[in-house]
Amino acid sequence: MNETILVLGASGQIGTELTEKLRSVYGKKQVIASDIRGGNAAIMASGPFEIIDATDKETILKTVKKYKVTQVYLLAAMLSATAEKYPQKAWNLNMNSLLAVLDLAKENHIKQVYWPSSIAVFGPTTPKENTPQKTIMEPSTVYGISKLSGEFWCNYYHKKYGVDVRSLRFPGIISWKSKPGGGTTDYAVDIYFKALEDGNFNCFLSENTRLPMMYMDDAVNATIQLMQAKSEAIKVRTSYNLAAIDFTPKEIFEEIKKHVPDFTITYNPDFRQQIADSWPSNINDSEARKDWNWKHQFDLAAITKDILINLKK
Ligand code: AKB
Repeated sequence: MNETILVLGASGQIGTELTEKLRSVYGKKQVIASDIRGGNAAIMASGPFEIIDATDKETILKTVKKYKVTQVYLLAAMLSATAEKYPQKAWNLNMNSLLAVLDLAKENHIKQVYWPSSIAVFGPTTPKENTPQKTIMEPSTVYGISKLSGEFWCNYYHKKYGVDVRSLRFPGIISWKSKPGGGTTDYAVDIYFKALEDGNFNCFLSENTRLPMMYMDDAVNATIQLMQAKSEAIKVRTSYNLAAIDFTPKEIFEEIKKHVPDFTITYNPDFRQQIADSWPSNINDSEARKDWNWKHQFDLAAITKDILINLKK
């Protein structure tokens, strides 16, 4: 495994933990973390760190040459809720960063690219249950539009220029080491912190809003597994459906209550309710399971136990 990896967006929720794991797999010096801002102190100290605007192709190229980078993981993005407030900014960040990296691969500066898509590519007309890989896709959010366009750019660069780009449609990602920002599924992270800090959680989604979710450990493992799979095994070059569990705010609340008996919740849905209502409840990821043996490990009970133990420490 002789790879040198550049992570763009390493200070974000997924970037932080993915960088940590990549460094443990490939070696600390082999993984260059970067973001437009500083981030997690341990990530900045445990290996190379560069300040990079992910839309700035020239700076990315300079860094690729400086470290002889072979793979880029592009995690920088504006998520669904923030993107609704800043549509043009979201489009520019989400699209220009992807096109910059795809161009670097097309020009043979790098060999492989990872870019996450999202369940946000689906929309209100998509079948809500067991959503298939190929189905109606009419996203109603700016974020979803950018992710769906990005998927087709990935497919185009693969078919037309032979670029080895790989992608997963992430559900909501639950973590405790790093927090998300600006997403609709973020409530499922905040709820754990509030359970321990305040004993009460004010939820911005209604109690029965069911969404697909996944623990960070599973998301990071899926990403590395996909990137390490043989190229011939990767049959989907837009982006793979990826699933683990699904639950409602009420169900996660009940699970936490088993460990924090006095925990209370109130429901005050805001503009994010409409975004959540446009997304599937659960996803059929049989192609990922068949093509490169994807298997998730954590269910809601295991996630809750693990997070509460770690946060209490
Ligand atoms: C969001 O809520 O915007 C993200 C996502 C599902 O892609 N977590």
